[in-house]
Parts: sequence; C-alpha cells; structure tokens
Amino acid sequence: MSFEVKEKAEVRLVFLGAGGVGKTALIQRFLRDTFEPKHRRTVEELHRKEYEVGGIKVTISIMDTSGSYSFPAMRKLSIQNSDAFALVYAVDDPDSLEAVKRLREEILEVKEDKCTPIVVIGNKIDRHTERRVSSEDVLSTVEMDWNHIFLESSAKDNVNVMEVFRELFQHANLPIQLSPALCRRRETFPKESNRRPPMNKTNSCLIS
Ligand SMILES: Nc1nc2c(ncn2[C@@H]2O[C@H](COP(=O)(O)OP(=O)(O)OP(=O)(O)O)[C@@H](O)[C@H]2O)c(=O)[nH]1
Ligand SMILES: [Mg+2]
Repeated sequence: MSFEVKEKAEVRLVFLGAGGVGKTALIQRFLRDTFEPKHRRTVEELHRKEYEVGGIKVTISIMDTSGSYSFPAMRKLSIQNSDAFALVYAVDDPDSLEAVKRLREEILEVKEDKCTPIVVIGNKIDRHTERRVSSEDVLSTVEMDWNHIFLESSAKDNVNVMEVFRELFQHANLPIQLSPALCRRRETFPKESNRRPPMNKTNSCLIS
C-alpha cells in the first residue's frame, strides 16, 4: 500500500443500501441531472461510460444494486469487482442506517482490507421535518470510528450529489480532472454552499 496518488484510467463504483433510500436517484442525478419521484425498484443496473480526456481513456462503471430484493451472491460479486463504495441510507429511516452497518461489515469481509474506499451518504435531507437520524452521530461514527467519508445529500434538490462522486473518484484514485461529468458541471456545482462540515483529511486512505 502506498499513500501517493496513482493516476488510474478505470474506476468501478458500486452503490449499496436499503430499498428506497435513493441510490438510483443519486446516480440518475449525476448521470442525467434528472429526478424520478416514483420508486421503481432496481434489480441490478450497470452504467458504463468511456471517455477520452487529454489523450487518456477513462472508463467509469457505476453499479446500481437492489436494496428491495435480496441477492446475496450478486452483491458479493459487485463488492469483489469494485474500487470504491457508496453506502446510502435515508435520513428519515433509521433502519436504513442499520443496513449500512451490515453492508459495511460485508464489504470489509469480502475485500479483507480495512482501507477500502467507502463513502457513507445520508440522503433525502430535503425531508427536514421527517428527519430521524442526526448528522452528528453518524459523522462521528463514520469518520472517527470507521475512517470513511461521510456526506449528506438530496438527490431531489441536487444537494451534494457532485460531491459524492467527487469523493468516490478521488478515493478510487481517479484524478477528478478526468471525470467529464465533473468537468462539465464544475461551473454550476456549488463548491462552498451545502457542503458537509470540514473534515480531517488525514483519515483518507488511498490504495495502489
Ligand atoms: N424527498 C426525497 N426523495 C427521494 C430522494 N432520493 C430519492 N427519493 C425518492 O425515494 C424513492 C426511492 O428512490 P430510489 O432512488 O428508487 O431508491 P433506491 O435506493 O434505488 O431503491 P431500490 O432500487 O429499491 O433499492 C423514490 O420515490 C425517489 O423519488 C431525495 O433526495 N429526497
Ligand atoms: Mg434503485
């Protein structure tokens, strides 16, 4: 393992979390800048994009998994084949945070590596009055105890969605300047507003 950033032209991300927390909504907001109000349960969907940026071929694959149906074998395969993980819960659903804890255990078991890049995402922060999970509690567990990245987001209101992908790319060692979606939207992405509290970056861990 080394702590120097290694340029990598391929990155495989997987989104995991309970049913209905907004995995598909976050991915669709990132890829198409759209939001679907209706819950259409995902079975499994792989989004694959190839780009050429500055003469370098970049492949990004995003695996959207099912939280509504249980496919342990498929989930294990997705975990084995991924570079970085988005573990999503909904801030109005404490059970979905429990699911994140179980999924994290599964990732660590399959990857046999405590430095696996994981971003934990509390989605649906637009549901202010329905919130039942406090950010402070999760922040301390995720960043202090687990050494992962924590963000809160709203796919509906497009809050922190770009930031989620920025963190995933960065921790999967894909230089963010090679992400075309991020380049395209750099001007519109609110860099300072709606950000999570500043974080001690020394707890990040890059794998080569
Ligand atoms: N208010 C609010 N609703 C959201 C947000 N993100 C997703 N939703 C809604 O929550 C429901 C489920 O969203 P999905 O993205 O389909 O959830 P999922 O995690 O992919 O669910 P499965 O595919 O069944 O595992 C849909 O009705 C979405 O419109 C959000 O940020 N805010
Ligand atoms: Mg889905």
